[in-house]
Amino acid sequence: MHSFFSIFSHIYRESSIFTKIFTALENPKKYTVTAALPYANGPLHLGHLAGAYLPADIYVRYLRLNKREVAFVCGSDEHGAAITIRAKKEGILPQEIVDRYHEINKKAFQEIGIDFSIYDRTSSEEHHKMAQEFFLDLNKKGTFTKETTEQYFDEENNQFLADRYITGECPKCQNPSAYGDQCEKCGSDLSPLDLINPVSAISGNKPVLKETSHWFLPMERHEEWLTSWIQEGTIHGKKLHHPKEWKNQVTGQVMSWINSGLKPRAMTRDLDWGVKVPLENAEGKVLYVWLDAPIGYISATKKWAEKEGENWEDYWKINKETGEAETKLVHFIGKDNIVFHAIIFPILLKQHGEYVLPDNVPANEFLNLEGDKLSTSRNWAVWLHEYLEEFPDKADELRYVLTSILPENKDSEFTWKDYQDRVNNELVAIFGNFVNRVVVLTNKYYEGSVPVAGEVLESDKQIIEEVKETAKKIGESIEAYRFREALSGAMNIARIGNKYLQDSEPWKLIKTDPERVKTIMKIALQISANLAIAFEPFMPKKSAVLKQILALPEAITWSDLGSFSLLQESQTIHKPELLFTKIEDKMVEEQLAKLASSKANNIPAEPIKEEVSFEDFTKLDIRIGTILEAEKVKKTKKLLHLKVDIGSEIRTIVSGIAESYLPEEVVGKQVSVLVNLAPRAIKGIESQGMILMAENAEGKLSFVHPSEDYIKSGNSVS
Ligand code: B3M
Ligand code: ZN
Repeated sequence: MHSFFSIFSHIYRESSIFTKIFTALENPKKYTVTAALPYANGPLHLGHLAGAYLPADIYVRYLRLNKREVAFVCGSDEHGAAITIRAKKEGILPQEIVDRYHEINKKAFQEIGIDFSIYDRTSSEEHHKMAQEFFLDLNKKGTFTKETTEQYFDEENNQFLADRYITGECPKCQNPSAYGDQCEKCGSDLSPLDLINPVSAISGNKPVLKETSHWFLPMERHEEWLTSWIQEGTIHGKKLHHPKEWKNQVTGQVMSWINSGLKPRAMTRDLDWGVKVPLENAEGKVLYVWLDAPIGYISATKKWAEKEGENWEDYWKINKETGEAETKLVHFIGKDNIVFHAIIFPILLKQHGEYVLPDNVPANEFLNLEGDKLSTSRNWAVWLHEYLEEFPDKADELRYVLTSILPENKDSEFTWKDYQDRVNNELVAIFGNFVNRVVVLTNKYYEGSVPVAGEVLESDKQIIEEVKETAKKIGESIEAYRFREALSGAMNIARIGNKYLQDSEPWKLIKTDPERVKTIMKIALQISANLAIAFEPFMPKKSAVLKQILALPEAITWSDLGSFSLLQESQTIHKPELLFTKIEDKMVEEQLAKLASSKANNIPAEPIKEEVSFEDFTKLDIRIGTILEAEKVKKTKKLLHLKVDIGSEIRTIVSGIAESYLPEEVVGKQVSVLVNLAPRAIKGIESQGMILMAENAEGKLSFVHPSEDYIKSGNSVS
């Protein structure tokens, strides 16, 4: 029986369909879905996939299954300092770097099944042209101010240093290797002038300050409308989106920026790699990468539309006659890109005047790997192209596991053990097992022909109802950007099916009541067909295999989900084929070993310290000593109290090596000692020198020994 409330909400929903005004807000004609353009300076890893591309692809596949018109655009971000710095390091041209990674990443996206309408690139001529036109248009409208400021300059390389070209100590968290635009440790947004002890990332030199002029975006002028747009979803009273549909962390981050006061931000840079500033007296200046990259979404759409015979403006611009947005613009990104997509790009779009604003920016948090932050520089990652090379037939397994753990509202973690558990206990044991039983039994009992059902019992009806209810919610979850919830709904259909077979045991009943078995098998077949639809956005390849096994028509769509007449009586299905295979312990062990070796080989690249003169260096008196006695300093973890023979005398030294060496291990060892360091009291003991140590990535220490035994205590090191 229906409760009063459910009847009421049913009527309410039905009638609201008729009272709706057809604006993009409720019923868009088109969808423009973007996924952050990855920098073409390195390969993609699982963090990228879980941050933006996988959720975007699931959303788009769902829309396409619903026959909606979608432009799903992405491409390589080929400008910015990360690329030129990498090129300089490898001694090749930036173009060679972007050519290499554009191809690697494009291929990896294809193989993992991210089905972009177009995967473009920002080094293309068309993109440069569109970005320049956009800039000129805004400049004409007075969007920018031109200002002369002092910026760091590398005299050796004759180059200004912005953003990533400069490193130094973060003033907020003291991270010694913060960048000129951001500290990756504490997440603070920085400007180069904030850094303590700035160093040029190109030469390692201390930079000097020099005057230069740039075009700035005075973001503070836009605080008022941004606030109402973010908080109410309205601009000048016009409703543009439902702020409740936005994730709290996105709205929260944007509001915290606005509340701490927006500031002017330079939109151009002194560089020779990027989109040239198309104005006079702008020699050697390019557009800021964060101005040109989002315009890449538009130039990619244009290129795609021209090929498809569509009008790109339908996917970006407000309808001139009605003044309404007819497309729903959604930006899928990781949380480090929120300000660019929810503040800066919307300012630019609104200033232009003809463009729609994003309906949503469903940013994800970060994915961690085996207890540590993913990091390209430390090689702490599972690289997508490597995974696909090693496991070419396991793309969908990875999609499944990552979707189950998407960092939708908080950071989450990928581990190989969890990957194995989810594949074995869910895909193999539930989904695969259910489908396989259904197909095997249908072939065995009926030679693959869908049986004619007899009486449908109350218990069958309940199962059918459960599947229908579960199926309905999957789409609702996807539209609300809750992909984990949607996936678990799809898996629940498999669970319902599995339990149905488990409870009704057709393999036993076949001897006593073959007519009843026909009904059970027919229902189980329909559930299998539903699984092929429900899993299509998440595991497109597996879904295609299942459709093929069940001989389902190609034309099947999302609106067929929940139907129990997907397979017709007497139609035949094909022979069984295993959808999933078990992940063996060996695979997990090998992957963990691979990660362990990358950890051991990768010492975080510490910036090189400030240059010293030879005279300064010779002030250090370093000599070989031999440790004579050692004991732990009481009530400390790290300290050993040592007596060291330095040839001319015996010194007392307190050394922080107790976590790497036991006292008895060090006696008799030759070590390098800085003997003219001013004495210092440590835990009440006067330490008269310092033992030099090497340190690995995990903080484990090692003595620095002479390698030949003719070196004796007191010999000097220089
Ligand atoms: N390439 C930043 C990133 O990969 C940048 C995104 C551009 S989206 C327009 O994190
Ligand atoms: Zn910091």
